[in-house]
Order: sequence, then structure tokens, then C-alpha cells
Amino acid sequence: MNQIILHHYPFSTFSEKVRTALGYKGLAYQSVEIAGLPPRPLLAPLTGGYRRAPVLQVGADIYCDTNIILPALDRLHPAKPLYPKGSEGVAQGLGFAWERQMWVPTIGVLVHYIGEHIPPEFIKDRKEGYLMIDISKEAMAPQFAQHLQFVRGQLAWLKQALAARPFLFGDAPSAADLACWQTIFLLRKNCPPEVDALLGLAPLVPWYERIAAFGHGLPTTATAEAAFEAARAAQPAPVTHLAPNGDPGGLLAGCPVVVTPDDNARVPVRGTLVAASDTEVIVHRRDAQAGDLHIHFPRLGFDVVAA
Ligand SMILES: N[C@@H](CCC(=O)N[C@@H](CS)C(=O)NCC(=O)O)C(=O)O
Repeated sequence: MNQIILHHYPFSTFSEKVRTALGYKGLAYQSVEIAGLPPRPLLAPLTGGYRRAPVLQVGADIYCDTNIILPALDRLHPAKPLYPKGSEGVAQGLGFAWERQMWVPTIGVLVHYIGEHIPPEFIKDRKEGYLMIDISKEAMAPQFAQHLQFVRGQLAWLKQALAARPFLFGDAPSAADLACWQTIFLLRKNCPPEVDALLGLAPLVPWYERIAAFGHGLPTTATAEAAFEAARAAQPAPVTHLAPNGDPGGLLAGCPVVVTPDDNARVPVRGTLVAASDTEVIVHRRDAQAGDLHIHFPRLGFDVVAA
């Protein structure tokens, strides 16, 4: 089997979610460090332009978005599931909803503490190419009170849910735990310790530490060139887990499609539909240098339309 390659950067908290999933599963992988903002010249041809981090690669199969990366890890390495049996649907839905709603308010709390240290070129990139909002401390300050209320309101139910069990679904962690954990990680990792009191995090600390203890698995440093060569040398894996022509919107395999995130970093990825379901979509692209690629996206959070 082709090796797992993770394209990521250290301060990317969605990447931390995947690193921690790899840690929980105890998996070995090649770690390719990418820049914290574009250009990423050897990654963009593999993703067809999708610009967010992280990206997981297995040969010529490219997984964009943590909500397809974690299911792919479970499919390829079923031991220690991230979607524990019986809780798969809730783990998916809860993780998606939490991240979607918490991301901007969490950044609001982050910049309240450390906004003055964020370089102007980073703020410009996040405004023009990613979130389409100004995340400078001054621009976010008027909403700080609302962001804080929102984050505390979400944390309140998380605290209730975790009061009587080690993880959200019992004794084993799930993708939902990792989704909730990663936004808290962003704050605890970067803000001064006062953030714990501001957010009332104390009851969550044992759960937080249990997840942090999973570590990052077994990474080996690799170059972007080596990852690109791995894609070029491989062929996409045959798709056996999705029904042919199973697209709920009626798109047929072989038809040209455009896949675009529906929230931020809305760069369209063009290709030919390989297979789709209510939960995922796979697109074929042929890159002049990298050759044939299958690019995998979650369905929820992306618009898929005929080209
Ligand atoms: N829904 C995406 C969100 C990924 C995301 O927003 N990642 C951040 C980094 S933590 C990002 O891509 N920032 C802009 C960039 O790095 O280009 C996922 O689950 O992977």
C-alpha cells in the first residue's frame, strides 16, 4: 500500500486534528511541511487548487478537508476507529457543526490575546484568500463580547456532555472529540494561561489532556518534491467503497464537475466525476506533471455542480 503523506504546517489547528488522529491510531506517515500561506507550488497541482490545510495524500489519491481525511484513515486503517460503531453519524454531524460555528468566534478570542503579533501579510492573506474577513485585533474587537459568549455557550454543553464520561461517546475518542478539541487547542496553545479562566475550561482539562497525550503518530520528514514524485509514480486506487453513479444530485460518472468549498477559501476544483454519494465526492484530474489523480472531498461543506 502507498504510504500516508500529510501536507501540513505546525500552527495549523485543523492539521493538529489530523496529527492527533494519526497519533491515536499509532500510524506511520510522511510529513511534508507546507507554508502557512500560499504559494504552495508543489501542492496546488495535486489538489487542483484547493488551498486549505491539511491535505492527506496516499499515492495519487488526494484527500482535501479533515472531514474526508478522518473517514479515509478509518477505511484504510480500521483499528481504533475515529467513528466508533453506532456513533458514526453523530460524530460526523457534531464535528462538522462545531467547527463550522466555532471557527470565527474562536479566532475572535485568539486575536483578542495575540492579535498584535500576527504579521500583516498573514492578515491580508486570510482576508483576501481564505476567510474574506479582517481578522486583525482592531477589526474583530467590536465583536469580542459576542464571540466570547458564543464560545462559552458551546463549551457549556461540551462540559455537561463530558462530565460523566472520558470521551463524548464513552470510553473511546471519536472524530467529534477531535473536532471540539482542536478549536480549544488553538486557544490553549497560543493564548496566555488566563484563557482557561476566561472560558471556564477547568472541567475540560482532563479530557483535553487525554487527547493531547495521543501525540502525533510516527512521522518521517519528507520533501514536497518526494510527495509529488509519489503521486506521479502511482495510479489512483480503484474506487470500491462508493456505488457507481450514486450521486444524489444525479451527476453521472465521467461528467465534468466543479467542486468548491461553500464556506471559505472558495477556489473551484475542476475535474471529471469518478463517484459520489451523500457523504463524499471523488474527482479525477490529469496534471501535466503529476499524471492521473483522484481528489476526494466530503460532500457536506462543498458545492458540487456540473461544469
Ligand atoms: N474544513 C476544513 C478547514 C481547514 C482550514 O480552514 N484550515 C486552515 C488552517 S488550520 C487553513 O486552511 N487556513 C488557510 C491556509 O492555510 O491556506 C477542514 O476540515 O480541513
